[in-house]
Amino acid sequence: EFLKSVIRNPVFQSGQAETSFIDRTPSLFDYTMPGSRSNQLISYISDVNVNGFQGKEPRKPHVYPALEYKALTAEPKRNTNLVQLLNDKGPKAVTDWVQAQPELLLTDTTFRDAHQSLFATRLRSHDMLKIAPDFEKAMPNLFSSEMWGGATFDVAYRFLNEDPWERLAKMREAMPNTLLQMLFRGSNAVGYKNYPDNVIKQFIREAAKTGIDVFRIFDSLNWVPQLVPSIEAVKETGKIAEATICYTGDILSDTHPQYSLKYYVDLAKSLEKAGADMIAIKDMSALLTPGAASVLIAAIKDAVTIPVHLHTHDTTGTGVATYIAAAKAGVDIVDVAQSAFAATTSQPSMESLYHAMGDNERRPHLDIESAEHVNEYFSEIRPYYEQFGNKVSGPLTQIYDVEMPGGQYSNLQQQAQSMGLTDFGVVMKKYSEVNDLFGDIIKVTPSSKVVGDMALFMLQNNLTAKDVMDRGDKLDFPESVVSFFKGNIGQPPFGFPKKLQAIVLKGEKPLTERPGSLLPDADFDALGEELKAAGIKQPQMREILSYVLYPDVFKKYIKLHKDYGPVTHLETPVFFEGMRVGQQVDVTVANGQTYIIRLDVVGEPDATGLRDLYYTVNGQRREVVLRDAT
Ligand code: 3PY
Ligand code: ZN
Repeated sequence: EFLKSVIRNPVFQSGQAETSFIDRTPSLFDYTMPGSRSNQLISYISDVNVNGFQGKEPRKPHVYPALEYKALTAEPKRNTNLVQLLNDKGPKAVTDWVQAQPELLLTDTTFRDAHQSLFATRLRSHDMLKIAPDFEKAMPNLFSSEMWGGATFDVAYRFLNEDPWERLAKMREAMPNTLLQMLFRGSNAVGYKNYPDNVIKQFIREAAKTGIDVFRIFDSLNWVPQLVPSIEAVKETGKIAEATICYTGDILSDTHPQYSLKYYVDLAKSLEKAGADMIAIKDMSALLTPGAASVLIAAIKDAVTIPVHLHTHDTTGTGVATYIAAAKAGVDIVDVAQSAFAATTSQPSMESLYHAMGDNERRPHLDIESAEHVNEYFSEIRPYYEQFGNKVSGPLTQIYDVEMPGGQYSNLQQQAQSMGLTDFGVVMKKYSEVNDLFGDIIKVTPSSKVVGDMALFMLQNNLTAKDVMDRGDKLDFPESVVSFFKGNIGQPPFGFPKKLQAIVLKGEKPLTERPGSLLPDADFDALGEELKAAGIKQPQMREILSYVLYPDVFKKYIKLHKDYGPVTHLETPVFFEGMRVGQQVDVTVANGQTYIIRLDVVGEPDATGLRDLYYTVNGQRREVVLRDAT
């Protein structure tokens, strides 16, 4: 086979091959090495073609127009390099700078929350990295780019065959002058349950080392003790600790009396006292109306001395109006997304906000033409991801009652569909019923997942709230629900509903202290040994942390990575949909080697369910045999 490979090589055929030809042509060995990168690539493409992407029905690959995006030629002026300021002078210098700016500052969430909230967090690093240099160049006066954390960590491994740490390292390299921000779920790190304190600390250390400058830390029940270890760990790294208030209810009405203005103001003061460098107000479900924003922001700005950063979603349709009200009330920074990835369940549009601010003295410093230019790129790639989209095409004002976070909307919808629950209106109604049953809690990851799990459980088993109260002792509640009532993700601000808690726990005693204070430290050495046994030669701390957070997902990723290799370098349509017969694609992998792959034939399944697929890779005929599992 090796000789055939040499003889078929165009350089060899042209008679130009010199003595070093074999050394300089590593692809000659591809034919004989079953685990070679080109074999990995065509094995992956074949699997997607025949069996579909990650459990989705196989589909005829769409043909997308070639990207027309042209590199940015303008270079708007940078006022201050905040990365340098942070590195040279520390967080206080940055927060003082923030407070001294008359204009409204912006965080762009396009690389994190926007796609998490629009198409189930599926944006691939490949598409981020192509635009990152222009993104930084076009918007040099952003406060930060939120590009990591939340669900991106889990989804990268689970669905995208990507290492999220590598994403962070590469984005850091591509955007060296922009503060990189992550969403950190406090004691739940980037997972759905509480982890030992040494895991939290080590994770923050690694994230800071790999590139994160701003840590937005929240607790899904607003329980301050859950935030303290994370705030302290961030402070040890010299990066910025932005402690978060999750907003729910409506401070201007009496429908949720416990979530009052005083509740939020007291919380802001406690967070400042706990050492926060900045306060974030996280309006994950888009419940903060313009009127409420005016009152809330003014009161919190009055109560604390540190900057206030507002995060909302546009689910209910009033995001830009809320930001304008917040800007008038003195908010320092707001979160926006590129228009093509903005609105509905995502953040309000950066460009719309800019235009809406008119010549107000707080209008953000933005070179609007450059921003709009970069936005073209996002509008060109968005169709690749439409298959994961939540199909929301306009404001959803019922969310004022349902209180479902934008980031959960698309996820829960996918989950409900996979269980055969196609009417999402019914799911939302149940979600709201569960919230009442649980005593009106704050709903954001992971407490929102508990409410979602319970809603799906009740729908599947045809249960009303009354059934749960009457017959709960005989019900096998979802694990997340039991864990919540045990106190494993902390204490809700106004306590658990005692009767329901007793029903769910069936006699077991709940925790009242911080779960992390009871969990034994993770033994990183022992976990490293487990990873060695799983085939990782010299496990790095990052890998150990990923394994602690997502043991099964991480191990599966390791296996798939071995089987499929450099699939992160495939263009997104090929990655999600495979190839059409006759289609040819170029794939350039990490060391600059390019494979030109053409799919020639897809055979029919034989009597044993095996199919042959024939390709031409760099001029050589190749075959993949795989099982048709559909
Ligand atoms: C997350 O935790 O992923 C969120 O985006 C919460 O809103
Ligand atoms: Zn959000």
